[in-house]
Amino acid sequence: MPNYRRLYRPGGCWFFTVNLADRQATLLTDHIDLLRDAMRETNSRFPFHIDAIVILPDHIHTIWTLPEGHHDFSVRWRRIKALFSKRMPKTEWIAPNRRSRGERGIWQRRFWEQLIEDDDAYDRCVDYIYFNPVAHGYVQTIAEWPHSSFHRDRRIEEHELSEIRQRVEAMHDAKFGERGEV
Ligand code: NI
Repeated sequence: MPNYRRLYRPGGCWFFTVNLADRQATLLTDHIDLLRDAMRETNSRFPFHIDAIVILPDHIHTIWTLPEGHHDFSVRWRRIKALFSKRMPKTEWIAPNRRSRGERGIWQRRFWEQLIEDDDAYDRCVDYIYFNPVAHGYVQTIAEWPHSSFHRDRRIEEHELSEIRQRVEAMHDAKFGERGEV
């Protein structure tokens, strides 16, 4: 097993899935620098540590460790979404109820969050994140997807890559906030 878990801090680690409203959209990878800027700017005001992240064209999966006593992840996501949206041209469809409030229609309003309860759950979430571009069919191997913290993760050895696939494929009923999950 890769040694992901030395980063796990009980009560402080969260898994998130954040989707764009339009599942056909590719804004996140098309404008990855703007997304990075939005996260960096948010982080400077409301700190969070990104343990792992993958950016897909229309959604994000990530694990954050939040500072002790500062677990308001909603304020952070709200800010990231707002900063990113502000810099996008207004071409998206906006639902009337959102439009009347001056909101944009780029992101899904809600996001999926899950407190990571133990070391094993932490490992599963990291595996899931790294394997996700393959699971969605964008690439054949984990290393081919550029927008993943996999590339800076020194916890993983080359020979462990096939084990990640096996472990993720064995997570039959696990839910990670993907569209269409029931
Ligand atoms: Ni996904």
